[in-house]
Amino acid sequence: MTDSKPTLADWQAAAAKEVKGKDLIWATPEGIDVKPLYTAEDVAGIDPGLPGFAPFTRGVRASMYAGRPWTIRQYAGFSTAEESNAFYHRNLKAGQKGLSVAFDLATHRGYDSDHPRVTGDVGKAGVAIDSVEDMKILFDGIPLDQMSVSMTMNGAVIPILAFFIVAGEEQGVPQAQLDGTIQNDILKEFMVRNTYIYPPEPSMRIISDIFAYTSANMPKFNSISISGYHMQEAGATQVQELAFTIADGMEYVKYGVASGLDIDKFAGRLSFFFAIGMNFFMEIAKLRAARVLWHRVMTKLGAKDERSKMLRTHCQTSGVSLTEQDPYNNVMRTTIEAMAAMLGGTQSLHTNALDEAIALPTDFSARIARNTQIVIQEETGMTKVVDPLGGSYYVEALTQELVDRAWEIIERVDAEGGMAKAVAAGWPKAMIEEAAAAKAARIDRKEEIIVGVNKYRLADEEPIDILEVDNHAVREAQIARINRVKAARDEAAAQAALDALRKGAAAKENLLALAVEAARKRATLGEISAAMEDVFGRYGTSPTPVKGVYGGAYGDDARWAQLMDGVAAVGRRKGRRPRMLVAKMGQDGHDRGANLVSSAFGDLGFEVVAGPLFQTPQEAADLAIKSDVDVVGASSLAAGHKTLIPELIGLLRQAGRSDIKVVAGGVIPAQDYQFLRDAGVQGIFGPGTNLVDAAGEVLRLLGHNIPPEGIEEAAE
Ligand code: MLC
Ligand code: 5AD
Repeated sequence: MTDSKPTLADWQAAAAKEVKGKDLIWATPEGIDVKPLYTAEDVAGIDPGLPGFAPFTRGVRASMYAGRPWTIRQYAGFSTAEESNAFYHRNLKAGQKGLSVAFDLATHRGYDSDHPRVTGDVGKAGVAIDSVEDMKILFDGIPLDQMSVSMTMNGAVIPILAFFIVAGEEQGVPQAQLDGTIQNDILKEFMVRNTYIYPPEPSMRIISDIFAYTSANMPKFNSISISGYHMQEAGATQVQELAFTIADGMEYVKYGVASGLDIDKFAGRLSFFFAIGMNFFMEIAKLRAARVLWHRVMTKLGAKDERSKMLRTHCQTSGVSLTEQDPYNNVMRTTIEAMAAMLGGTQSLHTNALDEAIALPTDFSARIARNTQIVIQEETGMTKVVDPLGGSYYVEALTQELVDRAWEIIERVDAEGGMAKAVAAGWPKAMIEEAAAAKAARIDRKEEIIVGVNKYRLADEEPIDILEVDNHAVREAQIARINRVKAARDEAAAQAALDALRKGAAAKENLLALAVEAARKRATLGEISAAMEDVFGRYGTSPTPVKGVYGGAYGDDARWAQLMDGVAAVGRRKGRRPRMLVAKMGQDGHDRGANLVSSAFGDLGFEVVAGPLFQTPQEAADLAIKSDVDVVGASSLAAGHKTLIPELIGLLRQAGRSDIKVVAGGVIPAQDYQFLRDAGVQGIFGPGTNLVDAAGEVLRLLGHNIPPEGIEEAAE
């Protein structure tokens, strides 16, 4: 016997013997076959280079966290500017390093708090900002030349950025010293996030105007945060998230150049934003691949300055990976995701709070989320070595695989004329929705395990303390302030500035410059948005749920067949198929849940009316009656449910159609169930609901009983 080194063939034989021939290849949702072992053979020809040097695979800085750790930047905002400001001060004192503002949905969609369409939305999912006076309160005591501030704003980006600039000015900080980031990424809004206001073409012009303005006047400010985050949240695979985000970035650069800007004058201030989910190594590889791809794309587009080719990014741990059930598991999930973000080399990070699946964070849950990052930074020594996974066979091979797969999609987008065209054609959105339906089916079929949801479920859940915003009180306070601002301003000057903006919108002048002037004159967010809407119009789309993906995953599953029979039986009794309106009310554009319900119920044989986004309760009631539906499923993910759903039920009753049943689904905390039941809601489907079980319950409401299926419980 010789003692020569074992070969790969020897390892294969040994492993096969151990697992008795079981297939060890893991086919991931992105179609990558992950092997159980990676060796030097898998990285032959791959050279990740050195951190701080092109193509930045190993990080954008030479010293990375050894020199300066990433920014702990927690996204937050709720209720009034006063309350959010106080929350920011508490967080900064406790170790947070950068700010990140979450605005409410009324603000996102360009409505003042007194607008009749937003009664359920004011102050709920973020802070309400109506004028520069609110913005000044939001940053009271926070020096805007020292604190970097991210603002997640896309639709109403012009008034919000204008308010920020003027708030700085009135704090004594010239705009050249403002440090921060504006999200300003409209393409992904049309694809997945839905807080657009204007049609695509003027929306793209707004972005070029912001590039032009900030590159001339605000050299420290990141003019965009090109976001894949929401794509993953909507169900995209990591390859899709990567490819469409880089392709979006390419499109913005092309628009900037086409509007006359020199690429190296603005590209250095483009930034990115990715989600970090539970596939640990895939996420690490994704961030490394993103940097390689951006370097490649920017070189192709003619950038000369290395800073223009350097992908700097913020990351947020994944909201959808967290559960309402057994919520303390979310602390572990978020820790794992935070580690992936840092090992991937992020510049800035938000870690989600444990109550994420049902509410905005409390001081308690925010503390744990923040401390997750502080513990990694200050107790573990993980920041001392740059890109510690560099050279890992698996990570390097996976990085290369992601680069190659994303590049294929990027080339398809490019060949079809760029991302704006692709978004208009709708195929990226359809691709993401198909991936979402496939994922939902995997989870509902227990092929993908979610601890505490489809396995090890607790028999009894203890409710946790959650934050509740009294939306009526916030709305009253905001309306009072709007009235004070309007009463105190020089009305003629405000109207003149709004007129100039309206004319400038038609005449292609810089919209941000004109809005800054209007903000100084105390024009409100709603007025500034409306002035542009007069010229551009307001945009709307109708959902087109995917067909056959969810149902297809069930094949000839017995329970699925039982439900289809049930739907058919109800149909025979009624003389037509059971009909359901999936309603989205208020300014909540989170449509993943609604689309999944439409797809799954449609595949089961229901006739689904997929209602448009942003309906008022009156519009939803009218549509339900006109379509003569049997049931309305109201999907709410932005906390408007206690206002909007009871209003809908009242309107159906008034119209003499109390026979139409109303069920509610989405982000609805258990604390609100009784309130909704008292209001007449007949079924409630919170986060983690199995869609097949939900369909069974709706059938029961329609008079057809199918017993629910059990879930394996955790041993006590
Ligand atoms: C960094 N610096 C270093 C260094 N590391 N200098 C020397 N040695 C090192 N090792 C320098 C940088 O060059 C920079 O200066 C400065 O320090 C700050 O570092 P940074 O790395 O740029 O960090 P930061 O300021 O935090 O900026 C990160 C960013 C930015 C570029 C990604 O765009 C950002 O903060 N984005 C956050 C986006 C966000 O929070 N979004 C929330 C979305 S929530 P200089 O001079 O080079 O700049 C959402 C949810 C929803 O969307 O849907 O509602
Ligand atoms: N405060 C804190 N986090 C928020 N998120 C959304 N709104 C807020 C807010 N006001 C987070 C959640 C969600 C993601 C889009 O952003 O994690 O999943």
